[in-house]
Amino acid sequence: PAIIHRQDYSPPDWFVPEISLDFTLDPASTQVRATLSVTRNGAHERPLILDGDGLSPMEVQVDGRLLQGGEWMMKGDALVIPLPGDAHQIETLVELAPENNSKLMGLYASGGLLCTQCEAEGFRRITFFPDRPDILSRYSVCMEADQTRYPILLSNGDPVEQGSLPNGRHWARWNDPFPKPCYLFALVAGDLSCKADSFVTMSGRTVRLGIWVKEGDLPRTDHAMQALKNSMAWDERVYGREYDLDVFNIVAVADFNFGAMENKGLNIFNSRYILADPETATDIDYDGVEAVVAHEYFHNWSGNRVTCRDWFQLSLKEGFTVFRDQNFSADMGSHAVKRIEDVRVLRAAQFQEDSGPLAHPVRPESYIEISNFYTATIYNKGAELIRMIALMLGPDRFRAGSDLYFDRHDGQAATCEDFVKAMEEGGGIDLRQFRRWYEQAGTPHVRATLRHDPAAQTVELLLEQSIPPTPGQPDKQPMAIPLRTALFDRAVGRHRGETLLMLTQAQQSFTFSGFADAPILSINRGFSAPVIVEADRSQTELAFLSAHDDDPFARYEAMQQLMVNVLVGRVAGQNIDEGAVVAAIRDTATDPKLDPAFIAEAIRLPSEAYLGDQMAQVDPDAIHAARDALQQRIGQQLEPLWRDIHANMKANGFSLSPAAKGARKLRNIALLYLVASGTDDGPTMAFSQFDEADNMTERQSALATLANNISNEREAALDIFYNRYRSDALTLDKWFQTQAFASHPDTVDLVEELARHPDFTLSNPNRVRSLFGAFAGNQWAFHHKSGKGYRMVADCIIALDKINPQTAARLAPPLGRWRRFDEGRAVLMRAELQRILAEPGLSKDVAEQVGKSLN
Ligand code: BAL
Ligand code: ZN
Repeated sequence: PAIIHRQDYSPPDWFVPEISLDFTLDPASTQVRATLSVTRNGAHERPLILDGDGLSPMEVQVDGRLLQGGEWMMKGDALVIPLPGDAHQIETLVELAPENNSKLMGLYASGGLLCTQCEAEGFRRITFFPDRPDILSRYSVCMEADQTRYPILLSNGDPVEQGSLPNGRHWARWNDPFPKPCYLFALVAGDLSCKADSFVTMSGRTVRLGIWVKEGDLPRTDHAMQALKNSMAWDERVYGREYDLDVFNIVAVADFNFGAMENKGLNIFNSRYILADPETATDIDYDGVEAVVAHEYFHNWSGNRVTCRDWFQLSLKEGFTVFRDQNFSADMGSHAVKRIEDVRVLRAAQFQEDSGPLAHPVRPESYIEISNFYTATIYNKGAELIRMIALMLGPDRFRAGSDLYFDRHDGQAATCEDFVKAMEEGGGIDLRQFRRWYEQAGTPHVRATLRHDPAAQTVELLLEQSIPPTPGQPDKQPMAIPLRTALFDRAVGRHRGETLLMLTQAQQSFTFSGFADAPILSINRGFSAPVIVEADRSQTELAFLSAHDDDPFARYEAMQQLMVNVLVGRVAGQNIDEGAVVAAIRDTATDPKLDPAFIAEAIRLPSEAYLGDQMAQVDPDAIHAARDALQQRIGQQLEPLWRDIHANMKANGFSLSPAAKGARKLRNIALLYLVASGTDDGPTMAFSQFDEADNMTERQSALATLANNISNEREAALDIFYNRYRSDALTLDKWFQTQAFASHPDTVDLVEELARHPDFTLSNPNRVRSLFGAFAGNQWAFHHKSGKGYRMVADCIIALDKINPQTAARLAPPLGRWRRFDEGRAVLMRAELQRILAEPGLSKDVAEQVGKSLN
């Protein structure tokens, strides 16, 4: 397949300032008539080329004249029309069958609805169009459909007209006054009910808000609506950005490849990120709803008003928007806990990506299938880049930079370079070296060594950076790395002020004076840079920081490093004493000044996958055994504490306050340690929590804890859960996911059985992710040395590729990590990749991921 290179960008030959779309909607046969006004860009004689994907033109007209065969041609899937003048009107007619569209790109049917997904290149599956984000057009959309099946007809912008037709049909027209790229086009038709509300913007305009769902789901939309209103207010307050249309609609659909989509004025959501009530949603789900509603809303400015020139600039909108939604969520809850959660996600998803065969820069140089680039690097590392710029500038200068960016590029398709320039000019900073963060893939390693000179009473901090080679980038240049740093006085338990050190060279040293005794280093506080710090700190020093560091992230990090040292040491065969870990957990868990949500984060053992990342070669069995044993010892040694916490954190009634969420989080960890201790009443305590819970956070957590061990309670709870929630797809996903993620010796076989369960289907991406996505993230089970886990995931990829290539391709990266494992596993993983690649008719989505993984 063709490789597309960033350097090959050239401006469009033709613009399309206006488009009018007429849909005659029907799941089996939909007709789409498109009228494009096109204008030649500059002096050239090239024809108009309209992208298509699986379309054949039933009619082509130019300026009202029907063209004959020979006056247009097909080049591959594209429609080519030679045009004599500089401005013409083009009309095409095509027919689609949305009910047969299992790729969920373009116009498709989901649960009785008709809906669209166009980003990145789905619009070309709806009509012939120059499908690239730097073509901005004004849209007028008319939809006609059966009134009974599709009483609600929605599109972008504002509704302008509607009416009835004979034969039980009706129509509606929507106009969007803001020119937009076609990836932001959306249409929904269906029998939907509206949760309605309104928002008065900072200039006093009233915006009508609607969240459209199946009637029975209306009671589950309150949280999403509140999140939307909070987001609108937050963007005004923090970025000065006001909403611009008179209506803002959100629709929830069951079958969706992404989490949600920011179509102008008509966001379409995976129902997972809209629907929430205490019976079916965990606190993590509630937070997910809030974050994704905010994320899509924030795209109205960072993405829609200012869009991307080409798909290599994807992080321009995604990195910035993730940064914005992360800060919003922090403002709505706890900054400390949000930062810990975000870094955990970054390390789990992005650091793994950055160290494997699919590593790519935040602004990639090439791609085969752009759908494969909606990655943790583009999103989460991209957000870290913006966070570093914000840190270096400070809030006021960062705001000046973002104001300049929005004002300068409003209505344009911009580049990452445009953003960096606006930050430089608006914020007053030189980002020449910083640009390497956009260009170089790979996670930098920073080695920090502290040398104390008692005679001079000075400390020298030597920092050395290195960036491992990544595909196509064997040699790297030093990055500009901002490191928030403090030196702690052991005697008084405090530091003398934090400094922002800028590491810009391969090696650099910083000297601090006035230290009679050697201080303790606290570095990369707040995770100020997305790097891996290697600092030689003893268990005693880490324990000190875990008790005294005033930066919550650094305190959490010290706890984690204490645990990592014990576990990685044990996997390597050293018998490292766990005393410091147990003491630090006890002291943290009983510190009355700490927030329970923070405590819960700090005392949790690092995941098996994270432990694997710390080792040259991952040994899944040894990691699992060491972690399990330590969990058991912590459970046993602090058993009274876990019982106290479990009893004291029990709430009297459900609330979504940060305090109540924190209490649930801590209570669930206490239950985990209690059950891990092996105490006789562990399973019955877990079962009682499962049975009595008035919320899904405690119910699912108890189920997950039970799912790790063999017990009668495990089977009983799984049966009850299934029977109670079998008719609610989102909650049934949790049943699949909990079993696929369980640390249970038989997980591989259970997953094989679950793949044959009548409720399992490849046609719903959420269901696939809940079984195979969760399983592939379960290091111990997926890497079962029989290779059965690899075979099952490969079978799933092969079968799913014929239905939904985009979702299939997302399952490939775990198999691509074979270099990190022993030869036995590596051979099995490679064999599965080769088996996938040998499949006839493989999509370019899967072919790209698998091909790169084998290189
Ligand atoms: N633009 C695709 C979905 C999202 O990132 O919001
Ligand atoms: Zn986004």
